[in-house]
Amino acid sequence: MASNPPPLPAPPGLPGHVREEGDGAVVAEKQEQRVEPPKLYQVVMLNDDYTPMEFVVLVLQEHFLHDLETATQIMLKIHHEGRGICGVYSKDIAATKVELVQAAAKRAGHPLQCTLEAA
Ligand code: TYC
Repeated sequence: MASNPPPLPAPPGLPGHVREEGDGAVVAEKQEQRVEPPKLYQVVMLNDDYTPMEFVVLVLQEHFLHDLETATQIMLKIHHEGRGICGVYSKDIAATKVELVQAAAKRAGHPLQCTLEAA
């Protein structure tokens, strides 16, 4: 059984193509390589009339790693303004945080809601 020859190494430092011109000259075309930074998403928490303030502060500490003072400030901002940003993350992490917070609120019997928004 014939095996395929091993692939040739890429030309050093050249992610692009090598092209041969009509006169036999070989021209290396350099290709731009662009890596976009990941898009960021903010987890936004919404106010309601029933979830206890202490529970919101606890959620902000446990799920978003804020200290007590910052968590209290964020909770009060949400309470007064209707919404507030808990943190900014990549899409997967933000979505997981939203699910975990909703699950914790549901378990505790509170209507606390949070959503994900492009930052
Ligand atoms: N408004 C609630 C209360 O008075 C407290 C609260 C704050 C609820 C922030 C939700 O995201 C929230 N108990």
